[in-house]
Amino acid sequence: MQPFSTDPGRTGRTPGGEGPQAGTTPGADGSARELRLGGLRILPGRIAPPAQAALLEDIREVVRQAPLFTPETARGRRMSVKMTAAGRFGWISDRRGYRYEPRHPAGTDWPPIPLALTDLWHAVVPSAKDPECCLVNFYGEAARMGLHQDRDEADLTQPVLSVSLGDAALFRIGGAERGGRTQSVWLNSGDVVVLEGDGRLAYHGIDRIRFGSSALLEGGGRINLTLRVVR
Ligand code: MD3
Ligand code: FE
Repeated sequence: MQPFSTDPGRTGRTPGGEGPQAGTTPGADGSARELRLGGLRILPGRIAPPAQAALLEDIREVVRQAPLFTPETARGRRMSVKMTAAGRFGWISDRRGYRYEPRHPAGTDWPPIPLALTDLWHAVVPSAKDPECCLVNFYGEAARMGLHQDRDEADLTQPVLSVSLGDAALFRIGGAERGGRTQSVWLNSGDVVVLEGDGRLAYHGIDRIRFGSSALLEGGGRINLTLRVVR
């Protein structure tokens, strides 16, 4: 079966027309299996369409047990992304600030991380500790995520692994300092991003969603899953 996003016209260039992405690693058959963007590894189409559909069902079960909620910043602004989580810890933001918590805001335990995701983790980052959180971000048509660093985890030598499902998203990544040069890439359904080493402290965000670009989610939207070691 033809995997998603091996077409370099879709993932292989920046929207600014700056030309092909540096560091494209062709596979044995000449297709792009791995893109390097600064300290990031992008594995385009790492999850084939049937496995994406199965994973979506797993996430629906997570959401049944731990409903999506709209995080609020400490200043009382609602985030445009809806969230939930699976695993021992979930990430919460409310008027008291942001942190990892062992329970959903409703007071229940987070459901277990789906097996397909822990399997993926062990296949892609075999030397890492076991993941303790699978953060689920849901993006509707107008949702975005501003540039930020992920540094609430205790051990920043552990990788983060991201899985994109549904509509394409314009992902932006810079360096470890705010205000530096950034690069952008479209993330498509089935793409996996590995954040490790230098990339782990990079500023990053989602500028916009190409709403309705994927048929995976009926009604459109995008789900991003991030697997993390928290403690
Ligand atoms: C780079 N999520 O949940 S995933 C987040 O698509 C987050 O929902 C975005 O940023 C999303 O924190 C981007 C790619 C990603 C995830 C974690 C990172 C990039 C990262 C951690 C460090 C550096
Ligand atoms: Fe992040």
